[in-house]
Amino acid sequence: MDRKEALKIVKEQITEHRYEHTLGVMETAIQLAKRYGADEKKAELAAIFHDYAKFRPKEEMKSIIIEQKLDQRLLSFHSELWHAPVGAYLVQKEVGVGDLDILDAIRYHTSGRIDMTLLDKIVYLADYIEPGRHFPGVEEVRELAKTNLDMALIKAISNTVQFLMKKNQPIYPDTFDTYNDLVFQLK
Ligand code: DGI
Ligand code: FE
Ligand code: FE
Ligand code: FE
Repeated sequence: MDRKEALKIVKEQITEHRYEHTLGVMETAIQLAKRYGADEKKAELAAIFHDYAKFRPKEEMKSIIIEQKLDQRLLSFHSELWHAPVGAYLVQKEVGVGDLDILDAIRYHTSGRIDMTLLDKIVYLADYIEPGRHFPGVEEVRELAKTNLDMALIKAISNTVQFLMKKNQPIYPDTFDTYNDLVFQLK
């Protein structure tokens, strides 16, 4: 599938604002893929589709999590987490993307996972640092991403966890597992 076709498909699923974000993630993911030697085409497609399910009704996402036997713990955590695994499922089913590397990068773009692939890391970070993002700490992560993908990820997850904890929000265990996994592997 080429970029033009993919963008046309996703544009119908999301708001104008989210589409602008998606273009930013796409450009950033391609840059990171070039810098770190990942498959640029996979990075491009994963980025284009990463928020495909963002505006699906909660009830639909909930049914998919139950019926497709996705991680049932998701249901106890914030529904913001759901669009990533549900998105991977729908991008496969509705768009016909079969590449498992791309589907995993979509699936894990919000929580991360243990043993993230290079592509997972690129999509996660591109989502966090694309030019349209302006939250506190993002500039530091942008700088880290130029030289050390893992340090950038640790900082991004750390910022997210601290942000959620300040609001007394629960933290999905995979988010902590990802953080610990990256810290354990620091050399
Ligand atoms: O979809 P985007 O807004 O582009 O970004 P995203 O898919 O990274 O989603 C970010 C949202 O998910 C943000 O509101 C914080 C939330 N989030 C990320 N990790 C966790 C989380 N929420 C909870 N409750 N627990 C987490 O571990
Ligand atoms: Fe997302
Ligand atoms: Fe994210
Ligand atoms: Fe996003």
